Order: sequence, then C-alpha cells, then structure tokens
Amino acid sequence: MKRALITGVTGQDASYLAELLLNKGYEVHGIVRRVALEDPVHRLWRIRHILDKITLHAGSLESYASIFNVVEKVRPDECYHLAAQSFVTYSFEDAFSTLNTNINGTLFVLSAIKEKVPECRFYYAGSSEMFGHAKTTPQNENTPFYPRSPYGISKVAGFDLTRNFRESYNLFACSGILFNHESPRRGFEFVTRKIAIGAARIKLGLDDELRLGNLEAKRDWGFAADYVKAMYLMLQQDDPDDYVIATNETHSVKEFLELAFACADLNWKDYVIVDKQVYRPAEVYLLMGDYSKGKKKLGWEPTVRFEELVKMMVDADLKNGEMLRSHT
Ligand code: F7E
Repeated sequence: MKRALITGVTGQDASYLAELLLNKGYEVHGIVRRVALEDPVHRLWRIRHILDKITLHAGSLESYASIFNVVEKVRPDECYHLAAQSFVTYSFEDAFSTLNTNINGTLFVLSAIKEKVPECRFYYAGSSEMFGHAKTTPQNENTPFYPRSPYGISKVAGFDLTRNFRESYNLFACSGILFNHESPRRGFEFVTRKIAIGAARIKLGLDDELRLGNLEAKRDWGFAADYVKAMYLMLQQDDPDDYVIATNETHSVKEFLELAFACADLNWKDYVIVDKQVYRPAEVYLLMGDYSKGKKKLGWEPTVRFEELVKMMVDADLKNGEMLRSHT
C-alpha cells in the first residue's frame, strides 16, 4: 500500500486529493496545525467525512523540527505540499509572514524529504500568480514569471527551490503551475466563493448588498477536483517535470458575477457595490493558461467549464441555508 503525506490537509485541494488517493488505495496522512486539531468543527469541515480514514499529524510550516518528525514517522512514497498562506490580498498586509511560511515551509519539507526519504516523490503547489503581469497570453511553462504580490513572489521562490532540489539532489520533485481552481469547498475570502455566498444570502433575504473590488480582472477558473487529478498524475510519470494546469479560457470577475446572480434569479447591478478599499496595491489583470503540455504528457483535461462551475457553486450555497445564516 502506497503512503501519501499531504501538507495543508484542511484545505480545498487537499480534501479532494485525499478522496482521490483513498479511492486509489493509498494510506493517507496529513499535516495540520495544532490549532486546527483543537477546533475541528471550524477547521476540519472539508475533511470531516473522511476523518476516520486518514491520519492527522500536528505540525507547522514554521518549524523544521515538526515537519522533519512527521516525515520521519510517516516515510511517505509521495508528498503533496499544498500548505501555504494562499490569500493574495493578505500577502500585501503581512508580507513577512507570507514569505516566511511559504518559502521556509517549502524548504523545510524538501529538506526533510532529502534527509529522510530521498526516494519520495514530491509535488509543489505552484500558482498562476507567478506569471502575474505576464507579457504574453496564454501562459505556458516557458512564459517568464513576473509576480505582482508577496504571495506570487513566495510561490516563485518555492518553484525555484523545487527545481533546485530536483537538479541538485536528484529528487523526484514536480511543480504544478495551477491557475485558479474553485469549488463549493473554496475558502470564503476568494472572489468566486464570496460571490456565490453573496448571491445566496441576498436570495434568502440575509443581505441586501455585496461589496467587491476590481470587477475587470480576468482569470482562468477551473474545478478543483479536476486539478488534483493532475497533481496525482505528475507523480506517476517516469520523470519529474513542471506543468501548467488550466482551462485555456479567461473570464472577468464581472462575468462570474453576472452568471452567479442570474443562477439565483437576481440582477447583480441591484446589489453590488464596487469598493476601492478592496482593490489590491498591484493587480494581476489577465491570466489564461495553456495546458497543452499536461494534456499531451499526462493525458489531463478539465471536465468542468466556466458556466458549469459557477452554477455548481451557487446551487451548493443556495442549498446550504443553515451555514449561510451563521456566516457573517
Ligand atoms: O481574486 C478580484 C481580485 O482572491 C481573483 C488563490 O487561490 O488563485 C487565487 O488567487 C480576482 C483578483 O484569487 C474581490 O482583485 C474583486 O483580481 O479569488 P481571488 P487570486 O488572487 O486570483 C491563485 C491561482 C492562487 O494561487 C491563490 O492562492 O478577483 N476581486 N473583488 C476580488 N478578490 C477577492 N478575493 N475579493 C473581492 O471582493
């Protein structure tokens, strides 16, 4: 039985990945912060349904010792490093902790693997935010990086560390450059979920407005459950490599908004307030990924497109009245 270790196991991607690996017969282990273990109702909701099938270990990306101990104990065959401070807006507010957690955390995981289980296959969660202010569209594996936030900068550093460990120590280390990927399990602070919940709350009479930032930004949005399949596939190849995972479509925040509100039979113009306070100090205006390498080498393709994704998210939140009533 293969053993997988997932960092950031309480997150959206990890919840889908853990399900996928369990279905494939893996023994699944996850690293969580102790605070999450102490507050399972709020922090473990995405993995509640599989808690009896996976093993959780307390650890922190801020402590090499804690990561080292878990890696030594679990001795994984595959490690999926998904943990990070992943909210771009917050990375402007606290660049120090974002850089510290994301860069050192990645270095700690890579170093522990190199020391204890050098044969372990390693996946790094890269991001389209590394392309940032890209000079060409669509972006592929050869597009130069131009990050526009501390988060993007931290992800470029993690990408470089991953490649460097592959080249220096022969680790089977891969990076997925994943474009935005969403689902009904998306965190509440990201724009897609904020819109889906906003539309549902307005529909249920719980709110009468929704404050958003830049509606003109364009993103390549896919479905998270599709994207974790690509992570898994990267670690099953003969050789380690880096891949762009995307849908090759781009849509503005405004398009998402229009469609989401229409799914709730609402007109967004009646409720949305554009608030300059929500704008970022430096914006990424346009992202669209060319996933042809992933398609050719991994046989990967997205199965859920934009319209279906928006509808899936709004429908899920409309059905979730109880959670919405407690969400402020
Ligand atoms: O913003 C605009 C905002 O926070 C998308 C993370 O998973 O994907 C995600 O990063 C766009 C931006 O995601 C609001 O200015 C307008 O242009 O949903 P987001 P993100 O920054 O693209 C990448 C691939 C990652 O790796 C990240 O970890 O929407 N926007 N109004 C807003 N964004 C937010 N959050 N809230 C608003 O009210």
